[in-house]
Amino acid sequence: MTLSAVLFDVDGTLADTERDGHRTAFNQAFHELHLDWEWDVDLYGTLLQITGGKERIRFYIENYAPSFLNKHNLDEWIAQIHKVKTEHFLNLLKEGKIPLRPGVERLLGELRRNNIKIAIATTTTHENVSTLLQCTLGENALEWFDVIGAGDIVAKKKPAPDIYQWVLNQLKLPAEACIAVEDSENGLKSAVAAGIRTIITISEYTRGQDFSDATLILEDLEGIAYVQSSTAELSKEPLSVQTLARLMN
Ligand code: XBP
Ligand code: MG
Repeated sequence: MTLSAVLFDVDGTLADTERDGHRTAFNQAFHELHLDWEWDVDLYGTLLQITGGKERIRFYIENYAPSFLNKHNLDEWIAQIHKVKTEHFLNLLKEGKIPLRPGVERLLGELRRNNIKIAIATTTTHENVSTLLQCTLGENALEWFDVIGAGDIVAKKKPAPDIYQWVLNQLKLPAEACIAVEDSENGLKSAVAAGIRTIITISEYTRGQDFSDATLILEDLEGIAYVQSSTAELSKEPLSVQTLARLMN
């Protein structure tokens, strides 16, 4: 089948957003709200098993700060903390602190020139995605994307397949006509459960995770070091539209 669309994850895939982005913003929010919580780099790695910021805060309370479980209107309070966190994250993006990963802009350009649709399937909030894209690719960047599936638009976040299924529905494409690009085991599970072939670009926090269901594993989109491929003989150059087409066979 010919390749009709590439579906990109955002956090860890388009940009290294976690350690010095989301984590920093969570800590800034805790500080602003006078909570003595501090998510250090190691603890954040553990918390990343829970996708979604609000879900991650709840998991933290349940496991590390259970006295807050008695808080009145806990869900609303968590949503409030998350709102403050999002403001801090958006500021980091606007300050230019979070660049795209190597090869992302090049591949997006190639896909556009070859009339292959581009979509986003992410756990993070829509505002975070649109601001990241506009701050890194320019004011009109949202026009490059046919569908943006983000955040609470589906009930169950990754590793559930819901967000990928939602994006496929919007694109009106079968899973077999698409490729997903992800960086994490949770993301891979989500895309594969939706029936989509998936390329992994490993990120700092996801190195060592189980990527055995991936079609291709790369260090990043610019690197030629194919760590693993289920299809033989790939070209020894950065991931191109031609290589993507070969993965469809
Ligand atoms: C990304 C996430 C996100 C971010 C925080 O997972 O888990 O929750 O860490 O974003 P994936 P929000 O890359 O698999 O989509 O705080 O906006 O939820
Ligand atoms: Mg990710």
